Amino acid sequence: MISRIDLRGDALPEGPALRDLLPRADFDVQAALEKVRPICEAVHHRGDAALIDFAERFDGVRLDRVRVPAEALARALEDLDPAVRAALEESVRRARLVHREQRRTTHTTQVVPGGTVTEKWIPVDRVGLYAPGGRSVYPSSVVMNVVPAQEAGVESIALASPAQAEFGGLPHPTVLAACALLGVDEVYAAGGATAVAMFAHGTESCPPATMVTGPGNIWVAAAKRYYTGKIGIDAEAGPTEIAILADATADPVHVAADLISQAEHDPLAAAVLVTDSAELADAVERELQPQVEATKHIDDRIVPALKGTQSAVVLVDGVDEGLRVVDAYGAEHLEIQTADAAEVADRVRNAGAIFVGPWAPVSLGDYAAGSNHVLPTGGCACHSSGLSVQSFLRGVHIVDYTREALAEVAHHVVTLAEAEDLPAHGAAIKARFGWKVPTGK
Ligand code: HSO
Ligand code: ZN
Repeated sequence: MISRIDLRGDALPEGPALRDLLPRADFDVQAALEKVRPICEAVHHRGDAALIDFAERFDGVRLDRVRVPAEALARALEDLDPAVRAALEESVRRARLVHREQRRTTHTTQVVPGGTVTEKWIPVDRVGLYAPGGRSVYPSSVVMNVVPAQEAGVESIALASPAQAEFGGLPHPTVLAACALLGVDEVYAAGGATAVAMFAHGTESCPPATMVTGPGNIWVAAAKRYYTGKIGIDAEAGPTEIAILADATADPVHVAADLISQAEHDPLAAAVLVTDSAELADAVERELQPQVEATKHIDDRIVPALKGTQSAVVLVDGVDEGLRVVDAYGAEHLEIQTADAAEVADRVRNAGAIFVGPWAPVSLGDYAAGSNHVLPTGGCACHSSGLSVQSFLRGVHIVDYTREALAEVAHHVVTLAEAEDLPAHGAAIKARFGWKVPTGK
């Protein structure tokens, strides 16, 4: 069901060489880029008409409009199963608790008397959020995108999710209900690259956005790459990943369940167990079969994900070596199921989110821990963070100096300008002091 990589015995290689030994999904965004280019161009030139044609081609339904009418949003919320509503409300409440504390406050540094630099955090004006709706529908991703954008103070928030043929071309009703619950009334039936293109260019019914965030498939990632520079993006999300660092104290039933939980997303999803216990590895492998058989998305997703080259059980000599392996891997989600899990977790450097001990499975974080589930994949956790309030803010420096404060540093500025052979930079200082640079104190 899952392959083994035995790294015991020899010393582990360093850095990239270690990373090369570890499995990773083949997710070639560059190749997809060529395929999304004509889609993006069509949306650019033909606007809503192109979105309607693409929905027919990719989602199998002819839309009469791309924007979801207000009544459909209200109806979706009215019809929502009360248990799902309660769960979504709790998910929102917890996410707000965490994300509210991420807000940045304006800070002024007095550099010298009369010379200050203030860092002010300004939200982007308008964001387009994406909630996937292909293999699964993700109302939880509506929560994870909307809450940080709202807490950042973004004024204009629009959301797109694919048209569903069985719901008359509207996005999935639970996605619509989640939008209504969060007070997002601008929702579009658009999927994949077409949604990103709609937000990037704007169409007759959708004003352009400054930024697009949210998870998605390879077409969403490719479209984000296509527009990088034109609009802001969060990250090019790839297939989901779970890595578990476990020792002999871990419960194999939990470990197997958690590996399967993320394999459930996608045949390219990665499930990686790193352990120093061969007994645990054997027990987890024995557990996988019956647990997989007892669940739902077996042949289309879970089995190919676990059997795929992106998933493995990695055997190491001790938890310290295990830490080196998980750091080299930089998983989107990392569970620590060892003795003293909090201490081990504290030593991790590279992971999108870390789940500590037996009672913090990734599924909790997917829905209701309060943490965000839009996280860096494909090793990007080595340099990037997950979605947060910060993702929607720009820190702007406001420089305010008096005549005296400028005079004090003028000679240094002129000296550096001359050292860079940029005399006009120096002249901009000199002009203010009758062309005679104050010599400083
Ligand atoms: N594990 C996914 C998020 C998700 N899971 C949504 C269930 N629904 C990527 O972090
Ligand atoms: Zn998940």
